[in-house]
Amino acid sequence: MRVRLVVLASGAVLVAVGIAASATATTLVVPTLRGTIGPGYTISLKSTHGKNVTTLKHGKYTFSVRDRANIHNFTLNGPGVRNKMITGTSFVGTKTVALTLKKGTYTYYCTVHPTITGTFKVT
Ligand SMILES: [Cu+2]
Repeated sequence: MRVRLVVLASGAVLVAVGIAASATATTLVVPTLRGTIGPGYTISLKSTHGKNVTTLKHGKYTFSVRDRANIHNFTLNGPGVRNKMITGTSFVGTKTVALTLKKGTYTYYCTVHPTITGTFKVT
C-alpha cells in the first residue's frame, strides 16, 4: 500500500513539470515592443531591433515603456485597450505590461500633451 502511494505521487510530479515547460516555451514567443516618452517632447514605439513600429499582427505583446520625464505619461488607446496609461505622469522609469492587440488602429500619446503621439496598425 505504501509503495503504491509513492508511485502515484511521482507520476503527478512528472505531469506538473510538463505543464511548466510548455508554459515557458509559449512565453518566449511573445514579442517585446519598446516605448519611450521624453525627456523632451517626443514619443516612440520600437521593436527590439530599434525600428519604428508601424504595423503588427494581432496577438500578445509585451510593452516595455521607458518614461524619461515626470511631466509626461505613456498612454495607449485602441481596440480592447481604452486609454490605458502604462506609465503615469509623475513616474520616471520603466514599466512592463502584457497586452493583447486586436485588428485596428492604435494610438499612443501623452494625455497632458496629446500632440505628442504616434500610431500603428494591427492586422
Ligand atoms: Cu506630456
